[in-house]
Amino acid sequence: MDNLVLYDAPNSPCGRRVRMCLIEKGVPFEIRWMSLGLMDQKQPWYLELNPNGLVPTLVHGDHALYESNVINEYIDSLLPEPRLVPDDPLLQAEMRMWMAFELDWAKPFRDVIYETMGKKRLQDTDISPEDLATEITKRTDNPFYLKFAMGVLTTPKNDELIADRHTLLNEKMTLMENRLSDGRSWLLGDEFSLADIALGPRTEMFPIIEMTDIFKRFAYIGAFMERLRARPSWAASDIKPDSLDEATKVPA
Ligand SMILES: N[C@@H](CCC(=O)N[C@@H](CS)C(=O)NCC(=O)O)C(=O)O
Repeated sequence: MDNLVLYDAPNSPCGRRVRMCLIEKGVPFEIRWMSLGLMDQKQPWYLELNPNGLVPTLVHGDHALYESNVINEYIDSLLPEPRLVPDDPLLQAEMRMWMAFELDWAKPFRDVIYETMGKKRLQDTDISPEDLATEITKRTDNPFYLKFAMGVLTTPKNDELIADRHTLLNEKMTLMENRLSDGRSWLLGDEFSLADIALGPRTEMFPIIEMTDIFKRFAYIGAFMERLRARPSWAASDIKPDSLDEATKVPA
């Protein structure tokens, strides 16, 4: 597998899933960074690659693939070693159910990440609403994205929304904790799989959305994350660009 270009963004748990998978498989790739705050991901040329207008997208030769877990299954089917997808059909189904679980908790998570990290980051840049509008209209003429970004820049943090979403996320974390509480090492049992790569990167970000005590309150999830952080692919996938303008080459 060569000629791999990953469109990604700093701090994206979705991008990190693909970074982790490629690193587990020992494949080199290039990362092209997108500014999500400035709506790089809504540019018409990028929507041709990924109609959802989100990162990550993996371009492999002439093909553009999107949805991190779909991308990871594609990588795994081309490079089956080391194994990240179980052979047993029931375990495969369980793996995909964890991926569906991830898609579900991503909704309240997205709301709250924009209220916390998203607002803080954009507001800390001191960009004016006029300059933000200029930058976004260079990228997209869809008024919805401009309106959305203006809301992120100009409105205060909505604590009520954050508290509501925390209740939903707590419910989900409880279900994950219960599943891990039989002492299994990984979500599917003893073998590390794409299910762990699907859930781990977002779980790591819960303290950023102000659920700071999460790894103490959910001790099995805390221990699961310790195991994940101990894998070489964890540290190696924690990639931050010096500048969004320059691609990052990740060696095998
Ligand atoms: N289910 C998608 C989710 C992708 C996603 O939500 N990406 C976020 C970053 S983690 C994004 O691009 N956000 C920008 C936006 O919401 O416009 C996947 O796993 O690839």
